[in-house]
Amino acid sequence: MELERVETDRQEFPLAGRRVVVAGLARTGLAAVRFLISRGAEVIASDRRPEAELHDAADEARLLGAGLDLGGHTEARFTGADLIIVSPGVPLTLPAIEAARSRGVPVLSEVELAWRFLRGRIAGITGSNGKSTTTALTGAMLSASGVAARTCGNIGTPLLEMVEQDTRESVYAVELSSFQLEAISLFHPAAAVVVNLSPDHLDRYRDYGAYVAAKARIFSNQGREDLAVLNAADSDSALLHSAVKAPVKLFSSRGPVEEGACVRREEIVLVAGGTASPLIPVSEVPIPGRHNLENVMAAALAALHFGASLAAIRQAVRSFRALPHRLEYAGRLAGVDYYNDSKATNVGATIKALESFPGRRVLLLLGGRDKGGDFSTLRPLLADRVAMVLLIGEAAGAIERQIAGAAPVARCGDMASAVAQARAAAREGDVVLLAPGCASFDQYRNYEERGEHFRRLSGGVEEGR
Ligand code: UMA
Ligand code: ADP
Repeated sequence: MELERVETDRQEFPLAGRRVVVAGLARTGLAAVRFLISRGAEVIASDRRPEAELHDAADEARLLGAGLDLGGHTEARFTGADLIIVSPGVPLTLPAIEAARSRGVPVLSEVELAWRFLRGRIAGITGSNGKSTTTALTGAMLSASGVAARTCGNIGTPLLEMVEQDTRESVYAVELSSFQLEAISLFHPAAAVVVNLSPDHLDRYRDYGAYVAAKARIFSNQGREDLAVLNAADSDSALLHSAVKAPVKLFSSRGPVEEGACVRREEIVLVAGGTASPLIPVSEVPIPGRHNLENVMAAALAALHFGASLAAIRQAVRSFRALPHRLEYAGRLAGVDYYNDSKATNVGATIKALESFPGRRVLLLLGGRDKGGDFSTLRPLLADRVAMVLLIGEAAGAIERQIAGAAPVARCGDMASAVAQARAAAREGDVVLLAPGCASFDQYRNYEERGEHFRRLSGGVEEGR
């Protein structure tokens, strides 16, 4: 039986005595070191950063019994390994990894390693934007239905950390980045969701096609008993249809679908066998914007695949709160609303953020570290609703060239100056929006730190709204 075959594959992955290099020693790498050592592997943790910059991670790996290869990646360590577990932030084009691969050393991502040891099932969620929100929604819908569900993956907790508590009944809502999907082989989500596709991470991929191909891998091990969930209203998602083998359910915030979920007369409806049944009125979805309706529909279709109930889905949606840094309300000062969308790290997310404030005058904070985004696609929205663009960070010059003339632009350098200039220029009823369309790493440790800084500068969250 098909299921038996898969189960056997998943159990037969001996690690005892195998020489394993873990590339990257941050969250994922440490989880991998802990797991591999507990299974008897001989582990070397390799990181380009020197020990002084790794602090506790290097100490912990050493205490666990791992060898260390720090301050760079020693090729001989990689080519001499039996297996390499690669962290998402480490590109497969790293010379040491390419050398090892060319000698036949398997290179797997942490989610693949975890898959070999899990008995529970997986709702895999990827896309360019909305992954975390959809993953959190899926987990909440399943938990509300009484399913033993956990939320993990790119959202923050490595899938490997689920193995210890795993049961046959477990369901994992796993956020998957293109980086994690690049290095899977047998990883098999029973439901695979792609929320949408738009250019991202072009600083790492050869071109957009290579990024799309990485995303398409989510479907590669699915079969007829599984489910693929795709966005019918997103034109680039059509690029994925040829990769899908499982039955498909579609969702759309714009038009009807034959099988799946859509928005009809301000209500989300489920469509099965041509018959529509109500799920929840749009007015009861507490997270703002059409894009969040897409996230709710995608999550509901995935959750239903694992037996979630309609009543529990409704309850989970009604009580769901926006994740921090995703169009998060950050406060009101002098009649001006401040929104923190620091997680808008690509242009597609900036577009959705701007679309969420129809009829409002927006002062938009843009910039950071460029990931190769095409900022000229913002021009119509800038012309329509943006009173001023406040540029910060490394990408300011490139962005200014691409949006010149679409809206007034101020070069601000950093966040403090941008918020101060926005405050001076804003009028009552305006929105000051941080939706930077860039990574944060030029000026911050991560998008969370950037969002927290914006929040502090804009007066903090006001209660009771
Ligand atoms: N490193 C090397 N060599 C290199 C590059 C990096 O040794 O050539 C080292 C760094 O020095 C650092 C380590 O690798 O010590 C970092 O590894 P990592 O970036 O994979 O970081 P983790 O802490 O393991 O976090 C990863 C995900 N990070 C990335 O994909 C960049 C986290 O997603 C995820 O939450 C975590 O695994 C748990 O699964 C973050 C992210 O930004 C939130 N993801 C991207 C996104 O959402 O757009 C994909
Ligand atoms: P991801 O995990 O894919 O980065 P998040 O849920 O963290 O997704 O949201 C990232 C950014 O994208 C935020 O700015 C958020 O407002 C925006 N966003 C959320 N859902 C969608 C969607 N379905 N389509 C486009 N943008 C979205």
